Amino acid sequence: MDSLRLFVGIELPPAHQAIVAGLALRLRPMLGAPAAWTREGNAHVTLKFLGSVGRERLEAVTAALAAIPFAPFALLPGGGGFFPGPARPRVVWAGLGSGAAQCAALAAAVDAALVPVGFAAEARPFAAHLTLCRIKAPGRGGDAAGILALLDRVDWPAIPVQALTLFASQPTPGGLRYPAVARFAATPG
Ligand code: 2AM
Repeated sequence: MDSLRLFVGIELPPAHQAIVAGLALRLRPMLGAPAAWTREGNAHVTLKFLGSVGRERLEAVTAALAAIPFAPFALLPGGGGFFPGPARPRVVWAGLGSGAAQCAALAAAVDAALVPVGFAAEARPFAAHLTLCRIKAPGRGGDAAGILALLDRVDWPAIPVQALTLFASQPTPGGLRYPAVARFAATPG
């Protein structure tokens, strides 16, 4: 393939992947609408979506990401919500609590680092989240309050953020997969 669909984000440990998979089972009956659920292994925090990138640009992208200085930090998921809102949700997501500010700063640094490589700066403010599902037919009703209450009760462990990851989004016969193309380690601060 001459191009890859790429995004930059934060990988989630296996314990978080298992929680996401378990949440899908509990949320599915509460949602009352068909949805594509994030599969175990696919959950991540997106910092910047790059879209389709020609392989000839990969070296410049990785060089720009490698030059971003950041200290490791702990990121704690918590709560959640709906995009664009509870009335007609298209996405159900888990939120981020402590470490969200460092996460937003990192997203801004990634955004700025990729401008010289030809990626437009984000116009919208960064909204850190873990996508749990994308609803295929929004507006069919569902227990929005119950979903929020359940998301508030999840006992997440902290995510030790020690690297930035450049992910590819790849269709496979079993569904989308997000393999890591490159990792960029934090510098102990
Ligand atoms: P998400 O974090 O809200 O799910 C791989 O598809 C990742 O890139 C997903 O995490 C998704 O966002 C994000 N993504 C996909 N398409 C996008 C788009 N057109 N604009 C912004 N982000 C996108």
